[in-house]
Amino acid sequence: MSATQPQLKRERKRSREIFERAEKVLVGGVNSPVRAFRSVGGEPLIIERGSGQFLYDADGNELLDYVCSWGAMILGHANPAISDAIAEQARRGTSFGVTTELELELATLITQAIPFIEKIRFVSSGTESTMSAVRLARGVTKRDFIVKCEGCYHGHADSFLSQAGSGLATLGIAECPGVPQALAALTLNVPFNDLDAVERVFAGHKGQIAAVIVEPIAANMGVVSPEAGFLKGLREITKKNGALLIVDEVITGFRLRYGSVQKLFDIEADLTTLGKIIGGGVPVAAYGGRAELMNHVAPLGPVYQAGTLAGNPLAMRAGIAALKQLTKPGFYEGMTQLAERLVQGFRSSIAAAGLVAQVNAVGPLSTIFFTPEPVKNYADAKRSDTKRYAQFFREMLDRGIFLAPSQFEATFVSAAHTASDIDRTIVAAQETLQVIAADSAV
Ligand code: KE4
Repeated sequence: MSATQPQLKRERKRSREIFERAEKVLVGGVNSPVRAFRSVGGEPLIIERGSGQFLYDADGNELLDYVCSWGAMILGHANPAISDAIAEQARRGTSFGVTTELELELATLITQAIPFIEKIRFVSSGTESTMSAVRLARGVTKRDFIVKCEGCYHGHADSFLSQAGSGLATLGIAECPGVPQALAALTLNVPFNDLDAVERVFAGHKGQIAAVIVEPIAANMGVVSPEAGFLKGLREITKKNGALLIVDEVITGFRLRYGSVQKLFDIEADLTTLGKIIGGGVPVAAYGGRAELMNHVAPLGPVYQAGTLAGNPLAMRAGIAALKQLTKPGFYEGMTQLAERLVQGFRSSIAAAGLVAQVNAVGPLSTIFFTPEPVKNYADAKRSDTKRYAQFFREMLDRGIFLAPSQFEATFVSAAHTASDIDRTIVAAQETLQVIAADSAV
């Protein structure tokens, strides 16, 4: 019996029964497409609870979780301080539709951590944060075009759905029906890491581009690092052309360090979007930047954005409880060391199996691409063998390891993961990659 003999109860009877009922009333049985496991095959999970680094499905299978609710659960599941804060707040009321001091407390934590965010507006999803930031950029500059990178994902607002990553890449939806052509035409796509293409698109749209929006570390085409000078180049080109730079940190905000990842690249965006971690697993996102820009937003200015549950007290308490735990000495170093150990383990397991793959990694984020060539943009990522990734995913899940159910997502190590979890994952990867090598040898 190997150390990681497939541990899932193969029948997973109760999960399947629940999912079959879910398919009757939820579109595809899910509330977000990537959860349907369409690109990796196998049966979607039905999760009953989480604790620390583990998820437990409806059949009682324990899964070592590297999805971490797409990055939100940096502290692991059912973190006691977060759970207690939510429970305590619930007894005081869950939503008032009027400002609470809690919103000021979370805003203060964030603006102290990211001083170039002078003013912030909380919303309830990453999509709302990026959609609002783009509307603000268009309102301030009075320009209509935006530039995004192929394979980056900024949520499901109409302007972001062309050549987008994450679930659209997963399902192979290059252009989304329902987005008016006139609006889609205002989104200009360039390859990630290609400053010449950015220069060309600005030269072709002089005085017409409101903003460039970018993930500072791409995580929705799989993980792809910015090449040296790329982000700084975007900063310079946008400044030179009177456009705003929007850095979408819905994933990277508070993920690699306490605050913004922009500091690592010596840039400061005009507007920054945040989400996931700042809500501690409860719906919170935000956009913010210099006061002279943010003051264009209603009620101070005419750029309208609103939300019934924005700044929700439960969500604020959860976000405050989360962020307060991220300042512990060594918090990020420990997580990153474990992630680096995992990545090294993947790389040596790939070589030992006689396979070829790229393991892209930045801090606690990583992605395995089964391709011989480096992956530096979306076109590279799409050339990888997604069927082989799907087999890797399924074999690892059979061994109780839950990786991203899509080639075009990231694997996350949380602060709840331990060295023995990493070692166990590496053993599972060794077994899995041997299986893949044996299959491909046939
Ligand atoms: P939401 O609207 O899903 O809260 O956030 C949109 C968003 C914006 N910006 C970035 C960089 C993001 O990664 C996301 C959402 N991330 C995906 C997974 N990579 C959410 C998972 C899903 O769609 O189910």
